[in-house]
Amino acid sequence: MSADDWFRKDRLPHIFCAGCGNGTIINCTLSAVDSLGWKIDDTVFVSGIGCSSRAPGYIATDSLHTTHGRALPFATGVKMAKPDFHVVVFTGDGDLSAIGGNHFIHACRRNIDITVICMNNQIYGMTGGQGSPCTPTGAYSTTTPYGMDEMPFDLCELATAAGANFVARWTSYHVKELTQAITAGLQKPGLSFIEVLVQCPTNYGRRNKLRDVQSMISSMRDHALLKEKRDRLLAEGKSVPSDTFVVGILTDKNRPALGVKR
Ligand SMILES: Cc1ncc(C[n+]2csc(CCOP(=O)(O)OP(=O)(O)O)c2C)c(N)n1
Ligand code: SF4
Repeated sequence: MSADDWFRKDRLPHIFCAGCGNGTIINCTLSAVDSLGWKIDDTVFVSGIGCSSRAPGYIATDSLHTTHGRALPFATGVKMAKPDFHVVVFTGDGDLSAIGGNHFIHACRRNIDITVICMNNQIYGMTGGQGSPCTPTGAYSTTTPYGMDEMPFDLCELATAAGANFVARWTSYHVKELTQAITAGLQKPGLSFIEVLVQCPTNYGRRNKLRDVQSMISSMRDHALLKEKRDRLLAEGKSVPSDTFVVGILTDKNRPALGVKR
């Protein structure tokens, strides 16, 4: 088996725009599941609605493409009914933290034994670029034509506070690190949450002075601050640059988990 064998090739061509980051995340995830020797027949991918949520449709396992925001309740049901199965959720920042926000905190609180991969493009991509709870302050979207004046969620802090066992953040630039983090998350009992910042050139980039894909990816690379470096700055009493976001494995604990096969 190789990661390629997990693709449902008869569903190509895919719907993603040229330069969209979602394909990179699917690729990293399939490399991770394949490296663990998981089988197509006992792995299930679940998603809600959005560009990111189209991902399971291109994967050869059984999958559930559910309603907007509701991937986590469906995934919880699958895991409780079939604890032998590996359950992986693909979701977007809108799907997970706006309409699905309540499900997100309760899935983390229950620490249900699933892996949740959020492709955070900081906008509602599929519906044409409305602001989401993860749109950065000041950013332009169709619903914030003068710039977002709210604070965005920090999804990783939220997952950690609500009780998830494993939390990591990377970007579509960090392919190797992301694949390693997904591999670690897939093996961890309890809820593993992996946030991936991805480029949406069509609906985020072109409104926010990041017109081409390369500038979006360079921007993510340049503003990512390794957790270890952030911790060092804090230990030395120095301030953390305000235009950075932290990447790395942010939480790794062993709270009792729900749905783990005994
Ligand atoms: C109940 C319901 N409300 C609203 C919508 C419209 N809708 C479809 S996708 C979407 C947002 C998608 O944004 P996100 O989850 O961030 O995914 P992306 O498309 O950016 O990957 C919305 C609001 C819907 N399909 N169902
Ligand atoms: S609108 Fe954005 S997120 Fe959706 S497919 Fe196009 S680039 Fe990707």
